Amino acid sequence: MTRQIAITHVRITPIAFRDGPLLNAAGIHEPWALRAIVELETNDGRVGISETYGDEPMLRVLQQAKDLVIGLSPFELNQMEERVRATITATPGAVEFELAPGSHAAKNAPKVISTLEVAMLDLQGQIVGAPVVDLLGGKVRDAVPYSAYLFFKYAEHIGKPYAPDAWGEGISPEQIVAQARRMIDLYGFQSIKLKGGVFEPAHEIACMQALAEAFPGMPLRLDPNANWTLATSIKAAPQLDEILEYYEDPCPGLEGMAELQKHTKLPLATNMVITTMDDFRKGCEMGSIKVLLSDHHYWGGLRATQTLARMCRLWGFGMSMHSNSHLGISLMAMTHVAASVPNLTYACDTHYPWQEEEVIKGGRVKFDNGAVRVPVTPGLGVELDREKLGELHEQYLSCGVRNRDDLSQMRKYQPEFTGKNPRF
Ligand code: GKR
Ligand code: MG
Repeated sequence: MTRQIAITHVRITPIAFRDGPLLNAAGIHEPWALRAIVELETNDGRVGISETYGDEPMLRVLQQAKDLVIGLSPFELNQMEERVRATITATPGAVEFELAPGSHAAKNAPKVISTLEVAMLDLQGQIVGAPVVDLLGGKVRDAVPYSAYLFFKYAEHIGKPYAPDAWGEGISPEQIVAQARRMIDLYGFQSIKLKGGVFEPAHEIACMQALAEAFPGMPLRLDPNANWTLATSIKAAPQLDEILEYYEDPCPGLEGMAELQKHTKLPLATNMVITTMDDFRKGCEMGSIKVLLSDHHYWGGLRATQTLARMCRLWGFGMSMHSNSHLGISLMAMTHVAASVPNLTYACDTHYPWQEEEVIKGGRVKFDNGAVRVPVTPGLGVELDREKLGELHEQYLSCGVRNRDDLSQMRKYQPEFTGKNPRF
């Protein structure tokens, strides 16, 4: 019976939503973050949904891949994957921005596979009446913990494109502690991550120390996005030893991380030096990391993330999850897969608290004690709000942003900003 159900239409809708003036190693977030919403429609009138990157290179490969699933049953995931691998290749000469996996042309195939897989699993769940997590072997936890993801930030965007957000400025240790307090009051998070690589390391370490004092016993992480040299990272380690649960991507490269790991008892974590299977093999051989941040959007989907989790278990690595600016469809996909992974040893990252807008029915996803409950309803457990989709697509058409570019945005504030990496 399920073989007679076939995918007949694919819709790709780019959207833009408001995003805060969040600082990072590369510069600053633009006022609009981009995503693409993908819908797969079947001959029996069902619609499976998925959310992914919305940068132009990604939209182009999605367009290229569109016809590959027409006629397939939503259960033919392996066929879909074969077809995508045969057709979608890396884009030579593409401009890549390291902090935005949406622009990583080398990962074109896994990114497309992931997008289609999530929507196909959503359809499968609707057809058999089971949540996606059950199609992944069932849940090992009822709710998935996320961490409070703090950013250094300005109070508002240059040029004031819209009213400022409610978070205010986040630069000083006191402001960072206040940001954490607000985020924890609103969402109940039980661990904290600070996006670093923005200011002098001494300032960022002072912020971590202030967080440790304000939230005794709370697991903390710092992520300078490889903007510290190896020497700086080694020097900073003893000051962070007692307060961090892991030290995320302080310095660049597998070699740098492997050398740093010899100088610190802190577990090193990454979403930068290991993003492919080839990196994984090298990272194991070199001893570069102890914790891997997975991300189904570029690792090839939810099932690929489960494989990655098994490999992490084999190598004794801890697991957490990476995030970029995203909405509720991605959050639910992350929640289903994270609920199915026994060795999720750390709370997942999410940018979700920084987003005010939504594209799903019922509005924003709720957090309870910092965790998202795993849906028990069929499929992903969330549906598209068509009116909101239309509004966010209109914003995409009018906002003018087509590729994430934190460097050029930063130059509007500081024309001399180089974006040199590592900078400290
Ligand atoms: O949103 O500015 C940001 C982050 O820096 C993001 O681009 C990173 O990919 O969150 C990410 C990370 O953990 O490296
Ligand atoms: Mg990171």
